[in-house]
Amino acid sequence: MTITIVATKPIAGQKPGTSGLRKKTPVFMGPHYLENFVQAIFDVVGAEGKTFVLGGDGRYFNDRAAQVILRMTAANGAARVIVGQGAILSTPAASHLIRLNKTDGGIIMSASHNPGGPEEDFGVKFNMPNGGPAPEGVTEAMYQRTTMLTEYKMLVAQDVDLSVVGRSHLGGMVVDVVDPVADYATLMESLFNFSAIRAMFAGGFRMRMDSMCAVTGPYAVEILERRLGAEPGTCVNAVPLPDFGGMHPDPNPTWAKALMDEMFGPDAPDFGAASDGDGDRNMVVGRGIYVSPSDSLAVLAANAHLAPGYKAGLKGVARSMPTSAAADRVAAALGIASYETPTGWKFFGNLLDAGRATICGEESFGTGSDHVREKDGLWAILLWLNILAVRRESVAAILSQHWGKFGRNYYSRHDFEAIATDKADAMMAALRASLPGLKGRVVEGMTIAGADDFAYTDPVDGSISKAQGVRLMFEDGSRIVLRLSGTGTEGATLRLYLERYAAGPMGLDLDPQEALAGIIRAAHELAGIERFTGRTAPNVVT
Ligand code: VG1
Ligand code: CO
Repeated sequence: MTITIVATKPIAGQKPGTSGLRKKTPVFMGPHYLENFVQAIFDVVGAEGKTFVLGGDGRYFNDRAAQVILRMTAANGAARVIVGQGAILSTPAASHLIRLNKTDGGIIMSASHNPGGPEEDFGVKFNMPNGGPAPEGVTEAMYQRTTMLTEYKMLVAQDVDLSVVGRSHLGGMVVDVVDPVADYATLMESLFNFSAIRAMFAGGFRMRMDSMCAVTGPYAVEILERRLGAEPGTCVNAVPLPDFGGMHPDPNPTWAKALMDEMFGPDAPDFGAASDGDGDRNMVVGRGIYVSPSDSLAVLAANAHLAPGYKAGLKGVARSMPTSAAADRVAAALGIASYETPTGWKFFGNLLDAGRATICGEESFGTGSDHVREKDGLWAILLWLNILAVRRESVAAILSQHWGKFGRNYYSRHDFEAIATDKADAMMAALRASLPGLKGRVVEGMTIAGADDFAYTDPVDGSISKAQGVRLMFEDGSRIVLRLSGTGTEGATLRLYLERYAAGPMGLDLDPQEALAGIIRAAHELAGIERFTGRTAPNVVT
């Protein structure tokens, strides 16, 4: 076996964001780009004698990148790689395989909800032996390594056949190609009451599952149609395509419009769901009713004990800072801890590992639990199905009872995409500078109770993450949060998060945009969004 040492130079900008390194596909396909980053990963975590998991969401370049990564993994001395057939693994399935096989981590090829294709996005991230995304300290070390690389190692070898399940060798390294779905499906069966869900489908319950031509298709067909007996055709857009069929695989009301139209149409099924490029996000819709991700987290936390995997109750609930406080109310009622972390799943890892939190969620359509160390789209969909099968009520009824009991946190996120980076940065800088003077100021009839730039001290390892988003808190409990996205590949995306609490019993059935109208105006006034960016309205509203 021949290993070549390839001379290279540092490439600027290989800094992982909220979730791994994401760039335009042509950038990733450029000379040494992928190789440099992968070598930086191995230089930081070490590869000699280790076992890793490898897979991706099937987007354009996934297959070829997998071959490069395999040759580099072998050249760096790894003992074994477990790779999903066809180089496919959903992000939660990869997390599970890392844990199940007690490996030393894994490389996931995905740009998640970003579109895929020759001119779209590609991404790579490293997950730790606990199955979770590398924490900030580790990604920072990888980035630092990319700034000083002079060479990488490459095995001289042909491609490995990843099309069939089984064992082969690449140089001295074992390559085990595994079914991407089987172990994950078994895990789901261990958590949920499949017989109750099967009985519900047999009784005529109808569902639509939109995989948006991304990675969850095969998982959804196997679990929902084959194992749970949902009507054939329940799963649509279920074949993963390199360009996601031209879809933008971000499961929200804007990009999963076909699902929304069906769920609000005359012949709507009982339940609808969609998932994203790499299968870690979910959107849940009832007949004629949309479930906001923040509400979904709260409902799942309040009802999780109805599923066998959670019948002993939850240890705690964690949510990202911009996510609404609806889940906190549930945690308080259950008498369990609640945690508020920065955006990005890597911040939940320590809480899950330490047994402090059982269920976690983000407003960006991410929910998950301690069964893996990533958010998990199908998991959330199955927990909803389990709850529906036990409660035998509609999604609308479950939501309205939830609000009746806990009150309602009206919530919305407004995204302003593709803003010039300098304008977005100037806006955030001015806003941050204004924070000390904001307390007591009255805007739209509401008094500002406090304003800060969110900083987080991890309660487990004490690590500190600063500047995680500006929070403007009002005396009536309303809240505005602003931060810039860390997953985009073009310009800046401003995320504006809006929240208002209604205790009820009156006023629980408003349109969120109407309920939040005053807060939206206050946000524009306080941040000067139009003045800095020229934008008066968002392009995506969730
Ligand atoms: C977004 C979401 C965040 C999520 C991240 C990765 O990050 O807001 O909640 O964890 O995407 O999700 P940002 O920095 O763009 O706001 V995924 O499904 O893209 O791995
Ligand atoms: Co994702």
